[in-house]
Amino acid sequence: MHKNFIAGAWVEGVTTGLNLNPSDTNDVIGEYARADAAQAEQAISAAFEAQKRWAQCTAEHRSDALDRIGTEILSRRDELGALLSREEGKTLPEGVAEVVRAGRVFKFFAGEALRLGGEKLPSIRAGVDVEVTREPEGVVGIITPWNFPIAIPAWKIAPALAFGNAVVFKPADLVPGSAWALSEIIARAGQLPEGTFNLVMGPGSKVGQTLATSRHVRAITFTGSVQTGRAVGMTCMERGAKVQLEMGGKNPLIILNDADLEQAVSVAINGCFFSTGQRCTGSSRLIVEYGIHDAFVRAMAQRMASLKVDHALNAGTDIGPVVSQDQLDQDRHYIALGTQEGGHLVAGGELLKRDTPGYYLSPALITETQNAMCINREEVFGPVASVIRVKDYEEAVETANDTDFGLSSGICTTSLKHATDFKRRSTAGMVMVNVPTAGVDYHAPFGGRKGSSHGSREQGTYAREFYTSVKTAYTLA
Ligand code: UN1
Repeated sequence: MHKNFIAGAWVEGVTTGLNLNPSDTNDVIGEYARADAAQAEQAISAAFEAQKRWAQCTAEHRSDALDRIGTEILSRRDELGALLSREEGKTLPEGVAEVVRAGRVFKFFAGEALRLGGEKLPSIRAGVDVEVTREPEGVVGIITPWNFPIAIPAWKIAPALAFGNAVVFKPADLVPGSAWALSEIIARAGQLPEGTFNLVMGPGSKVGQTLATSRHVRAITFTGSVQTGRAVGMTCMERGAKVQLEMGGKNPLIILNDADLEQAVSVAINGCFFSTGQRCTGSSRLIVEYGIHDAFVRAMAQRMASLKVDHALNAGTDIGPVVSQDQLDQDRHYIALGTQEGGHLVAGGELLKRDTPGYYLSPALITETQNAMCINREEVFGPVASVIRVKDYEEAVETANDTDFGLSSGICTTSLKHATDFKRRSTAGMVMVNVPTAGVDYHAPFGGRKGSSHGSREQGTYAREFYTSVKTAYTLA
């Protein structure tokens, strides 16, 4: 039984849940505690008290704690990567890479803890000093999704702790294994004051709701669906809590006539289908210029046929299973809808049988679609991409920007002029030239515009904006 970590102790939940392997639904990974609202409250109260002590520790002390956590994560990359792939379904190399990213995030924020500077401004009044400093927010509530079971928790927990906040962490129901393993490392290797870090696994309707409504939780950071994110955001707004939301994407990848075809296909295959297409940064709208359209579609279908969809832990698997039955149903719903709307399913989209019972779906490509169709408006969150043919670069840019989302965008081109122009005109928070729309660096700001994101950026030096509060002090000496 994997327990919750509340107020410095491992405690049982009010119920438990089973963690199943999407590559083999007969494989039970473990049993995990599930808390109710009262237990979430206990964690929040403990965090509220502990935060005062944690904030008084020196920056070096906090830095060392994060450094130890990062070291242990990195040294256990293979074991933790296998656990991650087993519970989420991304391939083993993808799982190990994600664990490495989580470890490096802790190392990065170990440095950031020491770099939290301030400013001194000249005053308009004689003899007065104006100082600008940053202080912790207090208790931060962290709600994470199932598609990055260790990297997203890491990039929220590490900056929260680095800058002196206490944490109550609620991971996604589908992937408690990596969250629990990460929490066990933080709890032990971090040597944090009791209550500084709390793991509260349990339903969003109880644990998430308590985090969003508790007056002691000063800031909530959320990554997940648009619907839940907006609800969390509204609840936080009502009581004046700080909130950061990372939600969906409908990310365009433009392929121009002058693109290197081989490279464009690799970029599209990676962006659309790796991690089983379950990334909010994934490419789902391939906007292809007329002259290269047919050759591109042909090359994509060919490359897709060579991709091996199988058990996430098998050597040689390119694409693991979809995470759950619900997600598989959603993917298939959108494939059917895309064809009903007039698209042509030219590759994939089939349920596959493998040696073990799992949610196997071959990557799907739907051509001849229009940007106004549902398949190009709503996030699918699976290995499903559609192709929109455009007449020229201008139409490509307009189509790319014509979306309610704005997380990531990409262009494949050998033209400096078009690459430069697209970087300027894209209405997404992240723009990629000849690299996939998904797969970002851990030390660079991450986030989107429009319906994709709300609040300040995550990661890199920009993370301090969310995890600290600015104080302006005036002194007449
Ligand atoms: C990446 O593309 O490297 O949930 C990260 C997601 C994003 C993270 C993507 N928040 O897919």
